[in-house]
Amino acid sequence: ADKLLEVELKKKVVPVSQLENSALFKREVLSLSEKIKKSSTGIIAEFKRRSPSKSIINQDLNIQEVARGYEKAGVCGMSVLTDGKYFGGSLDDLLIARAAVNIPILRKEFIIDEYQILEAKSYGADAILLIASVLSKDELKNFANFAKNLGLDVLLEIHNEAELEKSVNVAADLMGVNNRNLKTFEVSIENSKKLAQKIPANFVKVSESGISNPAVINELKKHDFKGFLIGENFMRTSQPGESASN
Ligand code: IGP
Repeated sequence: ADKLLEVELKKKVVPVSQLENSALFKREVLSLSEKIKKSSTGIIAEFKRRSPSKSIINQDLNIQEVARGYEKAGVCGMSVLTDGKYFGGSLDDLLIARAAVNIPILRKEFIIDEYQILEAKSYGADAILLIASVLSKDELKNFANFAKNLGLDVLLEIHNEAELEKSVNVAADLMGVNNRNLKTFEVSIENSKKLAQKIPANFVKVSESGISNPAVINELKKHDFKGFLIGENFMRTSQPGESASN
C-alpha cells in the first residue's frame, strides 16, 4: 500500500499555453465550498471504478449517466478520480462529467506539480485535492495559492494531527479528514470526530471515506462537518444517483 503515496508525475503532454487557451480554462468556476455552506446535505459524490483497497468496485457504469444521476439527486458536487494506475480513471472522465453536469467538480488526483492544477482547470474541474501526506508544508502552501489564483477551490486532505498542523496556514477552502489511512487502508469514522475540533473555523469541514449511511452523517454533523465525500457506497450500486438521493 505504501506505493500509493510514491507519486510519479505523468508526462506533460499538452503544452501549458494550450491548456491555458482551452475553452474550459476560461469558463466560470463553480465554488464547491460555497455550495456546501449553503447546503443542508453536503454530499460530494464520487465516481470511482476501482481502488487499491477494494480492487474492482464497478466497471460497468457510464460516467455521463452517473454524473447526471448525481446532479439530479441534488448533491453539492462530484468527485472524479483521474488517476489511471490505481483507480482506473482518466482526464477524459473529467471532460465527460464536465460536459454532463453543471455542479462543482473536484479533480481527485495525487497532485505533485502545478501542471496538474492547470490541467484540472482546462479539463473542467472547479476544485482540486491536495493531500498533506504526499506534500511538504511549502508545497501545500504554493499549490493552494496557485489554485486559488486560477479561481479553483482547494480541498486539503489530512489524516492525523501532524498533517493538520502542517496544513492550518494553507489557503485552502475545505479541510477534509480522510477516515481511511492511505498506508494501511484501515477506515475509522472516529478519525473525523477526533480531529474535528482542532480544525480552524475558516475551513469548511469535510469527512471523507467509509461513509455508508445517514446515521453516520448525522453523527458527523454534530461534530461540525458540513461536507461528506462518498464513493464506494454509491458506486457499488447499479444506479449511484438513486443511492445518492436516499
Ligand atoms: C471516497 P469511499 O470509502 O466512500 O469510497 O471514499 C473518498 O474519500 C476516497 O476515494 C478518497 C481518495 C483519497 C481516493 C479519499 N482520499 C485520495 C484517492 C486519493
